[in-house]
Amino acid sequence: MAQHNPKKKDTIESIEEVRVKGFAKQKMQTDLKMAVSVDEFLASSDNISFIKRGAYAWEPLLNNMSSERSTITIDGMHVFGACTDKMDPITSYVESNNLSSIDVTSGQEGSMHGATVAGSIDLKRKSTAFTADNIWSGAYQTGFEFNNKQFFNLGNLSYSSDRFVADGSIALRKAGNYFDGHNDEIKHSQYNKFNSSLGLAYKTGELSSIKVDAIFDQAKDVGYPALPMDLLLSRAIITSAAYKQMFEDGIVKVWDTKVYYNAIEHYMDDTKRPENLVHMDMPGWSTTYGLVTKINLKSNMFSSEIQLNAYENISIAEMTMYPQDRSKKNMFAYSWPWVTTRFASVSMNNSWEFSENAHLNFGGTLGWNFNKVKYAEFNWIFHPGSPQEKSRILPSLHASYHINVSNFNFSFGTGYGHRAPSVSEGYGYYIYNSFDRYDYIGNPDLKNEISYEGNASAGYKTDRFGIEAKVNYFYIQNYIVGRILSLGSPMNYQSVGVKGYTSLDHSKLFNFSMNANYNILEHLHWKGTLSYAQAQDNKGGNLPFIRPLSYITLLHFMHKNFGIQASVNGDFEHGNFSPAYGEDKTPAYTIFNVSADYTFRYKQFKTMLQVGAENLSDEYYSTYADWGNIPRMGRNLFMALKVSF
Ligand SMILES: [Cu+2]
Repeated sequence: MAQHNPKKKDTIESIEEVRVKGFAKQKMQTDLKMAVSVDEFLASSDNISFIKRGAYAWEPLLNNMSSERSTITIDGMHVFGACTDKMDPITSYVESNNLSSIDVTSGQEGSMHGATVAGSIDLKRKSTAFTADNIWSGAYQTGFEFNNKQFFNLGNLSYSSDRFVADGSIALRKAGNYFDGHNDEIKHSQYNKFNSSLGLAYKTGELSSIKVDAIFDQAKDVGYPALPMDLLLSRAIITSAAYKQMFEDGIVKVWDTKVYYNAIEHYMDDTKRPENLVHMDMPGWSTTYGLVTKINLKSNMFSSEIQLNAYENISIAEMTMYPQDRSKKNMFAYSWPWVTTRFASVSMNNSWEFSENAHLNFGGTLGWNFNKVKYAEFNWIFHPGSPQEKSRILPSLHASYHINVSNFNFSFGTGYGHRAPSVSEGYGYYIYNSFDRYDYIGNPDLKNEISYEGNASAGYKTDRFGIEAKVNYFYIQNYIVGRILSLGSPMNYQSVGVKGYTSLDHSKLFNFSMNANYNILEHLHWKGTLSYAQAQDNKGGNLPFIRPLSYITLLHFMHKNFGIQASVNGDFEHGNFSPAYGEDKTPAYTIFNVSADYTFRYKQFKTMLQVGAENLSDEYYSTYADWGNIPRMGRNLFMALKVSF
């Protein structure tokens, strides 16, 4: 186990594994913790940061761009949240025990699943392979986190045979309010989540199979301390049926087709906030049907993936305002006035291996995006006469060149792509943003956002030591932001005004990250990451939610069945903040974490026990991306047990 076998480069071992590009972590755990939430796992990826509105359902930012700018999918399926206030990013509808990995692809290379600017995040479902013998396997994880009294129970069970496979999982998490570094309780930060999934696959022939999959997720009584309301109930059902055909001869290797359906309902609750003088009901619904079909081709030095995507989504959000004076009439509006989005695209990704040491990736997408709004009268209040239907063509192109020279590796890439405005950006009506305290109005006539991108990386690797630096740069035309409107008065009594989504002429984003690892001794390993980003609008003003210089460094020591990990992470001062978007300066902070684990085997059971502490010094802090400067969790002791067979 401790030996370091030199990695073979890009050998394609089975046709199941034909991959043109992508980055996947093999296990759903981080270096420090073995039992993590999906958010904690994603946070260990270099180019992902989060906007946090509390302890639950963090909004993932890829390349420091908000979630409208990336495509987030579950096994290539498009799922759209039903909350106008972004309480429910797609990552909140899965659990770590029904995922096998998360593919994060930066920039236009991620356009395979649909139009994007920042890239794509694809949550890969766990899917057991067919086996010659009948095999049962599974795992049970339980644990407790002391700071917020989080108790979790996750179980998954799989059965495989030569014809039939079943994967099932069930997960429960319940947490109370957390406490910050001053030991003050953060009210409304509790959560309660139930998730279950089932996948059944049947081999219809030597080289073909069908598969049906379903995920059911329910979150209840979730507090969002940074928002003026909480979540009463959010429910998602995510289903799909797929057919896969493999081919032994010829250049076509795999043909995989899937139809899917998912529905989300979301009900907010502001009755537990005494500061709210006016009670509002704000439910939302999002329903999506779709089709993904792809083929993988391979001949000698050339491999290619062609994918067709089609989906239709309908997003509805309502707002009913109940005045304190019950004799007055209720006020009703659609904050998403029944917006239909139809999307279809053809994408292609190719990899051409010139030699052992060099390859070229290139590809593109041609997409069509259509929006139709049923109750256009809400949009006409601010944009009179705006069309009820709108079609957009969304092209995308990318290319990158990768080369290895002895222990060094380099890559250079470029990309170009369009994205359509999101439902809120295009059609939102009085969506209250508690960060800058403005009500936001969508604009159906917004232009496509157009991204021009360049990226590069350089690395050096030996058996004991590795270092890699990555940079990317985005020049984004028609960058969509909210700008103060002089007309219109705020509807929410907490809001200070109305902002309309408009396009800036352009904005510029720059991301940098550096990774290094060193095997100090056979059983002592070090890892470190440094990342930095900068972003400006066309007038040189800072954009919001851009990560300052930040670092993480980790030492890992193992001896026989014991492992000890210690890490330090933090941000430098967030000096390049954006007052125009409601940001203020965030001071630097440093967090210490430590964990220890013990692994043993009993018969066929592998058991792992872990105890640890996050934020050991009980630092009181909030980060640049904490909505409303809500302080983060203070010292948190955790323990977890995992039994697998
Ligand atoms: Cu919500």
